[in-house]
Amino acid sequence: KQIEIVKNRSDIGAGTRGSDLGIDAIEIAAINKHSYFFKDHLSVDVPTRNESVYEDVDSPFGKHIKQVYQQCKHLASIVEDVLLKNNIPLVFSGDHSSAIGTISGIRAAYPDKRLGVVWIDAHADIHSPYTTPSGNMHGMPLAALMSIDNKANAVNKVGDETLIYWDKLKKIGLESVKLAPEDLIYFGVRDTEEEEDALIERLAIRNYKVAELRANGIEGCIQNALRQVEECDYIYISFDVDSMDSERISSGTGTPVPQGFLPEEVTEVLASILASGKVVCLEIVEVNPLLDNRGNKMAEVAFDIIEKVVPLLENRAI
Ligand code: DIR
Ligand code: MN
Ligand code: MN
Ligand code: MN
Repeated sequence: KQIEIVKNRSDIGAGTRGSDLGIDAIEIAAINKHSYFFKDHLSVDVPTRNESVYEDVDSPFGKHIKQVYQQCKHLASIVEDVLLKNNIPLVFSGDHSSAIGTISGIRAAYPDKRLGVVWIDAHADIHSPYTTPSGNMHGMPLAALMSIDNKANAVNKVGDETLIYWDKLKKIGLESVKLAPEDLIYFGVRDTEEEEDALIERLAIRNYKVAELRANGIEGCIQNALRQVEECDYIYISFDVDSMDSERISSGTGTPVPQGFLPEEVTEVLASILASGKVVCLEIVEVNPLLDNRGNKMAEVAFDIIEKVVPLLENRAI
């Protein structure tokens, strides 16, 4: 099995443009460190047509939903191909709406397997068009994947065209639901809306908070987390860099949040989960160099983490 880098340069799911540039910012960080990381691995680009945002559907509660759908469909088929070649996708994406594509691609490659998802993020990303406060699609991937609309807490009057594409998003790769709430684990979620909190409580989704990790130790938390997904055949990890502390690390991300993880903590979380041998795909998202107050810091930190943990991704045992 070989690592195959998937570059998915799309930023239209975030409120501020520029996360598509994050992928190249990470590569620049690597080159500046004299690392051959990007040169030494197989690599594939997901075709992007960001100019199509000029011919958008009118969708205030799912901005650019048609383009996000098209992008995720492309990404899903590429991730599926990489897995069916028996390679390991290391996905670099722009905004986090991408995870709809990545997870759909994994599920399409292994339709009969059960997938656990580790979501490292300041945000819960579990809104639907019915509850989104911003209309930004990067706040919605988990609801699409679990096919949860939270209509009971609806605050938005959603248009028909939005719902057509919302339904298409849920069905990329496989018609069926992609993920069960009990197979999802959050790390570092600390910036949510009320409607999300209600959903997380109702579905009993586990969130390992920054303070809990520090109080109880990373090792114990990861042991518990791995026990939760014991019945899952495979694990996918989504690493949103805004899970890290925006004040102590960098503001170079679309929706920075203070009081998050330190890079060493994220590295340890990733390394311990990867050590399970069950991880089939790792994705890193939301580096936005246009918003960085410290040069290219967020990309540099992201690359340092990736460089440390990727050798463990190569250990995929199953
Ligand atoms: C907020 C922010 N919950 C929203 N979400 C972000 O607009 O949906 N997700 N930034 O990554
Ligand atoms: Mn996110
Ligand atoms: Mn986030
Ligand atoms: Mn975000």
